[in-house]
Amino acid sequence: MENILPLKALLSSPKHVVITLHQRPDADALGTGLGLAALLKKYQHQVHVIAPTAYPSFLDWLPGTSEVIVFAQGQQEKSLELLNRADVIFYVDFPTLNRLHEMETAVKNTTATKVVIDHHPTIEKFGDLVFRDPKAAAAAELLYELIEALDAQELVDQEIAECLYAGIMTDTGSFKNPNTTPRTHNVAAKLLRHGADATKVSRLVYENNSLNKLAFLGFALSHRLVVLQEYNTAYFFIRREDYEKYHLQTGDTEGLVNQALSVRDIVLAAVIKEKKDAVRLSLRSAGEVPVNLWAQEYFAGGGHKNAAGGVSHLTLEETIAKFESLVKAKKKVLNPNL
Ligand SMILES: [Mn+2]
Repeated sequence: MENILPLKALLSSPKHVVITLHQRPDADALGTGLGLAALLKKYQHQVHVIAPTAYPSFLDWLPGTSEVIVFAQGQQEKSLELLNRADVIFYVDFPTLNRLHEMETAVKNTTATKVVIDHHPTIEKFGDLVFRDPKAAAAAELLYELIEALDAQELVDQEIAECLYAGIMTDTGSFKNPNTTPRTHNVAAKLLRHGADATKVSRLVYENNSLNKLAFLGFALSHRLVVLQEYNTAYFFIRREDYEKYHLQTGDTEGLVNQALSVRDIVLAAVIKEKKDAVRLSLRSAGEVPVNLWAQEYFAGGGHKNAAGGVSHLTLEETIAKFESLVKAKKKVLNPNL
């Protein structure tokens, strides 16, 4: 593995380490960050995990979450102090530095050695030691291979294994998305051997819904789902007032986009969310529909071929219209029979 020797040298004596995640971290970012933190602590490094914004509460059970510092939740000062003191800063699971949100400038301005562990394709160049592999299904998959390359796999205990397993399980949609490879299953198998309890992790992630969230799902399916059958497209839109009415928390709309993609013949699905500061889009697709490119072209976003996100500073209605114009412009890709 390229860069492994410099990384080994870098970590050969105890360091101040900060692990940064992307804003609104998902199970892959959080699991990879926490797994890495737990591993580095075994080497006597001083390690802190900093998330720009909150992680969803359904990930509370991941070992180590209580120690995660959330920058946007009144912990700016502490974060800056740790960042400035750090010898090494890890960038986990993101392809562009703006995913650090309000932390971006502060992190960039530090003198620490920056180490990237990510699996998103990108054209942005950042980091001193870059471990980036878009063929890896999850950052967690790549981290496990990195641990092996460092010859540290003996130190992977059940907690670390479950952190990484959670990342791989969620980023592959439970080992069914097209990013799932023999390599993915191979790493997952090793994590099980390290003691990860797959049933427990699955239940904690997928069968941990609040009643509010399920009530909202029922409402959204009945009143917020639009199916453009001709274009094999389905999308949800969520109004600000819906968030209040159903007391939605960070993460509560996660998975909604998959409901839209589950409609028969649908190859493009979206959730269009009216947030305080902007309208945010989550896009999913099946097959050869490149939502990362479309997110980039229309909504200043990016991601993977079949899973991407973007943002719009128009109103909700205008954003919906723009999304529908995208759909029409791409109709030949969405429905070759048109
Ligand atoms: Mn990921």
